[in-house]
Amino acid sequence: MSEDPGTPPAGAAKDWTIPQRWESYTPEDHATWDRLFERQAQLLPGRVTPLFLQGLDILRLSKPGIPDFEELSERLMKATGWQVVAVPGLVPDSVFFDHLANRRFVAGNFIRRPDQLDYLQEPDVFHDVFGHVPLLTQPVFADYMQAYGRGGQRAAAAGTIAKLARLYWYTVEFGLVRSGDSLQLYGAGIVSSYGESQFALDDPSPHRIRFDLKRVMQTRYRIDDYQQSYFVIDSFEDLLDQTLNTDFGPIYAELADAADIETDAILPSDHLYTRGTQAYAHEKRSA
Ligand code: HBI
Ligand code: FE
Repeated sequence: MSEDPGTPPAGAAKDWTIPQRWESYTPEDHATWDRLFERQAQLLPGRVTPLFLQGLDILRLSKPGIPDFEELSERLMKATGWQVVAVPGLVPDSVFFDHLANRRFVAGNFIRRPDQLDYLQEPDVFHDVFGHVPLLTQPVFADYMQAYGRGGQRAAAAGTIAKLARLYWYTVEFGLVRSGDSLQLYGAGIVSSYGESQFALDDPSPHRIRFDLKRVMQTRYRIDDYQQSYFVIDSFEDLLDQTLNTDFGPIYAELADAADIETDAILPSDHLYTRGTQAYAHEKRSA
């Protein structure tokens, strides 16, 4: 799985970064950002971790229009020493890990078309910036992301990226965090999606399971629809503790021959917050 990073596309630097070219966004592009921002800003208070809302404030993301990465990086640098750099789209794993390990978050510089407000496959500037960057203003989460980048470099060498990628998926992209007796959103794939911001918290369909590192590393995930299971961390401190202070080497060795866990499975060892009905996934399948 450890791969040759390949050649960056024409116009990109060796590390796959490109100029954001903020001045080339059209009024329609900015209007798309504003519509997406307004929808999520209405929906998220009370659902998302307050640390995310704090991040929006620190970064002044409520200012209309697609953010200028230079301005954004200046504020983010002051908060946690991270920067945002533009890339054309998905970059190879090794390139991605190298940026994170150096506290650079890569963001797609393009924005979805107006007819794609609710769904697109490639991460665009709204997903990357609105979804991911606010929590990077929070020191513990900022350190977790850097640790993930460093872990990625080790996993690439060990041929275990697939296991590590599941950790990213079920935390950074689709994670939930416990707050007293209730659950809150923090995963970027959820908070940047109008539909999933509701589904992940309110729908009776998905399982909501207490986060466990090995369990997550064995669990498959869906890239084509809402998740069938979400994993709930106790706190960001706890997540950092379970990852930064853990040597993944022995875990990879232990899991090397373990069977994958299906997206909707429940194990006897799971601590369940919600046992989902899976009605949504079943309806979709028979449709
Ligand atoms: N590239 N631009 C971009 N954004 C990502 O989130 C990303 C990537 N390349 C690889 C990758 N994510 C993941 O597959 C790794 O976490 C394994
Ligand atoms: Fe993402």
